[in-house]
Amino acid sequence: MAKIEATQVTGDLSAVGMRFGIAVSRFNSFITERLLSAALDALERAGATGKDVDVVRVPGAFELPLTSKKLAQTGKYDALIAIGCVIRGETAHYDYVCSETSRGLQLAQMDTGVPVIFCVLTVDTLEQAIDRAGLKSGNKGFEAGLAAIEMGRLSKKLRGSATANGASKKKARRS
Ligand code: INI
Repeated sequence: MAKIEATQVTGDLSAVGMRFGIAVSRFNSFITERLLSAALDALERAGATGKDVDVVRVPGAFELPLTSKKLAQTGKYDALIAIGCVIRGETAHYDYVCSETSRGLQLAQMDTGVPVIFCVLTVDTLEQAIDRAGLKSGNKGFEAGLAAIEMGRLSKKLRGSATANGASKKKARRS
């Protein structure tokens, strides 16, 4: 068993002073509006106010990646949340929407460095969606709100430590 005490780096759960962008799909709005409401509840309980949060609505989950990337590129937000609900139908459409939405959202955060929280339900039935939007399985929107705060805080911290340990040391050596 190792005995070293490693430094733990975590993002705390205070949303005070942070800015959030939320992209919400109108498709299956019966579900997505419930996810949105729970995400806002999590942000509010952690200290965010109305002026700290922008909500942008898009037609469907497929439109979430581009919208998230554009929001990230504004440089205004500490973290973003993408909210959607894709319910399996009889054709392969579901698979295309799910895979491109998840791939696109991952690309958006990797390309911009702004955390994009994946709050897109990908389910077989409406009942499964309802369970995850406030019934049996809690509300994934609330979890997404907490994840946005944690990742926003963590990103700030990691940016700060890169400057403290890397860039500023190099500068000091040069002078
Ligand atoms: N969009 C969703 O968000 N959920 C779905 O279940 C869905 N289905 O099943 O088709 C869906 N399709 C629309 C898609 O996201 C785009 O908005 C559309 O294809 C226009 O680009």
